[in-house]
Amino acid sequence: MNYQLIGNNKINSQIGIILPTYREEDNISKLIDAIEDLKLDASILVIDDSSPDKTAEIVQEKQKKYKNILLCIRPKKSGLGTAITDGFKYFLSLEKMPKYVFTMDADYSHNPKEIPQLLSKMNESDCAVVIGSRYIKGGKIEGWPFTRKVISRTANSIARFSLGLKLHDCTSGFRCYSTKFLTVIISNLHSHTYEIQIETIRQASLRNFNVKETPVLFVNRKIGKSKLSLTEIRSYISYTLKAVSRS
Ligand SMILES: Nc1nc2c(ncn2[C@@H]2O[C@H](COP(=O)(O)OP(=O)(O)OP(=O)(O)O)[C@@H](O)[C@H]2O)c(=O)[nH]1
Ligand SMILES: [Mg+2]
Repeated sequence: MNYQLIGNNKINSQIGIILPTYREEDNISKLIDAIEDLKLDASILVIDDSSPDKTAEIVQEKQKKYKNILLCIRPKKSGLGTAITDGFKYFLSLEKMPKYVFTMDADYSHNPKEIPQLLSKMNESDCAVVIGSRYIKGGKIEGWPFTRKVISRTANSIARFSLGLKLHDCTSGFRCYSTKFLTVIISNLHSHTYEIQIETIRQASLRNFNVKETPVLFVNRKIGKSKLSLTEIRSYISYTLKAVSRS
């Protein structure tokens, strides 16, 4: 892997939290503070793709205050999928791996206050993945325009029906993974972009691992731009179609 690590590399905690960032200078500080306020036994790994703004500098400022933050800088924008997979690989490479690994968007669409709820679901049902779901009772989306809702619903339907996934929200990026499960699937993850969300649960389904959902409130980013582009939508559809033809 071609990246630079800055900060505390002696991570030793029960929970690892991966925050992928690209141009999140307006969100990352507030998000880190909110996670730290929870006082969890957690380490934060920010995976930044050399954002052409102050994202990395802000994270380095936070490292002066909090000792549990590691910043990984990759040379160029390389996609959400590889960012998450690099994050998994990092936590799996530790001598003392965390028991759980979380993924969250860094645009504050996912509220850190809901982390404990995902954790309790994980503990109560002993499963491989818990998804913070917008599409089950109690879950909600705030602030998305109609077209964005249609894109998300369509992406979910494609995954559910074509791959036979019996979940309501296959594309949510707010998740808790058991490290045991990640160890089993890591060499099968090849996604570049948003299809990582499908690839991980497809791997769970192929190997009969349990995936559960718990409701979350998703709030559309208030600041900064979405990175979801046509190229990424195409990549998602192409992954799903290829996966169908293999099944
Ligand atoms: N490191 C890295 N992070 C990325 C990349 N693409 C997106 N991200 C981050 O992944 C998270 C999700 O991206 P968003 O742009 O919010 O995409 P989204 O949530 O699907 O779309 P919106 O609902 O429009 O916000 C954010 O924290 C982004 O900064 C990438 O190529 N590299
Ligand atoms: Mg977002």
